[in-house]
Amino acid sequence: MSALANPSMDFRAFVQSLKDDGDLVEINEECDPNLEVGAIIRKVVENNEKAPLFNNLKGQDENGLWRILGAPNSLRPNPKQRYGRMARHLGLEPTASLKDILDKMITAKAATPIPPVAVETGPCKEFRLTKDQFDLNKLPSPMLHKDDGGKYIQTFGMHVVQSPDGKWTNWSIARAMVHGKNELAGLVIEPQHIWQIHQMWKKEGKDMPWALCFGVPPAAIMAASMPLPDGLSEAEYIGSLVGAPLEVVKCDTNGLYVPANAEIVFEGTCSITETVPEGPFGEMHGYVFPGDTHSGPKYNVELITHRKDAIMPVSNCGRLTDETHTMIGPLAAAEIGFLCKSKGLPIKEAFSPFESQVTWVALKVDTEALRASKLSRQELCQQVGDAVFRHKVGYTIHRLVLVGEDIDIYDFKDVIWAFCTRCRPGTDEVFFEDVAGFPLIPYMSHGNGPFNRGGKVVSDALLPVEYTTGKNWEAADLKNSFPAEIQNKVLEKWNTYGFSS
Ligand SMILES: Cc1cc2nc3c(=O)[nH]c(=O)nc-3n(C[C@H](O)[C@H](O)[C@H](O)COP(=O)(O)O)c2cc1C
Ligand SMILES: [Mn+2]
Repeated sequence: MSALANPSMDFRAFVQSLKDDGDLVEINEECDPNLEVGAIIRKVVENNEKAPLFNNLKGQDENGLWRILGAPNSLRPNPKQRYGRMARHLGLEPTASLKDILDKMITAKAATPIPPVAVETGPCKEFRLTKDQFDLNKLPSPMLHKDDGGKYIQTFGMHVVQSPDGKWTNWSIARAMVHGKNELAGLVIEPQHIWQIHQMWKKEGKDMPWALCFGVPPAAIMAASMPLPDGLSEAEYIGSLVGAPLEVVKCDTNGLYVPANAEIVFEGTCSITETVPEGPFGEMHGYVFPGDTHSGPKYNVELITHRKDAIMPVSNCGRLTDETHTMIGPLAAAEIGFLCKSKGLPIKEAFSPFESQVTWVALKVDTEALRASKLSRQELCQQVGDAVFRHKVGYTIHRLVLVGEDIDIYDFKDVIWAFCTRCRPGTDEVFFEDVAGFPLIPYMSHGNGPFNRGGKVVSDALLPVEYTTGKNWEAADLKNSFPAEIQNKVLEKWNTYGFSS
């Protein structure tokens, strides 16, 4: 690794940056990928502990295939650097706020796309294992939760697939478990781009050429988790995100290109005819339903190439706070905010509160623009809901909460305060039953209604005066209900009064 390697463009440099930041625990004693690793990662993410790097796993081969980095994009213990791991993904300072991080993702959308450059070879080609030389059941594929339907080897890798006409190369995360020695079972669901491209190959009547890359440039995994537009190749967006082209190398067995410095690359195909059992899995909403297996397409792994002592990133999702929360919700929210603005709706900012298990997005309304627009409550809710819920960017989100200027949408205490006190249940909500629903949410797949339609709502937490003359209240809190001189006096004398905080 070059001393100049940039953590946002090189996973190995990213791991080093965590170490330099004091945000890594290297575990050198042997750990068992069968549940022990999963339990450690779970304890880490449930308590915002340092990221664990498992250097010594039962089942590792003689070239170090593979080590595991757990909790690669979860939260840090130090509140001043809470989002430091996310910041390091994008080359930002570890004190960056969530707003800084999402602003960076959005700004790149307007920048000129920078396509990747193909290089002859790269670190990912250091070792090469043909089909008869590996067994995914013998390698340290982790069993993450006891009731999972299999070993979820793919939780934080990036699938590379291309439309049959070669014009669109999509990079995205979607889970997959070990099915056999050289096979995976995957979750490929509508409307995801991997599903869309899989449908195109079905029409062609050919299995889909596929690569799955682990330990990719951190900026790439952020882009792979964001619902960027149909037809857009994430690799070009990543170029504009970091301001430099990403280096890619050609696969040995198909025409796809993968990040040259990836830790591990699986090459092969995704079947268009064969399906195999997939799931259940301890999922992003914090549940596993034992025995709830469905079928998913079969991936055939023809070849593995990898670096020496390769590191596989693993997200052990479930209850707060892991990568499915820090990435899926906020990155969808960023696109939702962008979509609303591009439609001329009076929306300033969007964020998905973790505490909603990333099923909500709070939208901060530009109330001055709202008043100028003369939109009614019904019209605003309908237009926002139509824009978001009828678009792929709103797929995972079931409640949009409209809030006013005094609410910090990144602070759940603010959002829930507005929702609970300004949105009258029923009258201030517009429901959407004829839109695509997100089946992973328990009230959808294990609830009372259609599992994949409706169940969505826009909740208006603006008071009527915000539509007409503007806010007519003061918050009954220290900051807003006392003159500045009293506040200052109290703060200055705080310790003299006898308080120690
Ligand atoms: C840790 C993690 C796990 C994810 N797992 C899945 C998954 O199993 N299936 C899925 O469809 N999306 C999953 N996602 C969300 C997608 O990556 C996200 O919706 C992305 O926008 C999909 O890419 P696309 O827009 O190119 O289709 C996951 C995201 C993260 C961060
Ligand atoms: Mn995409």
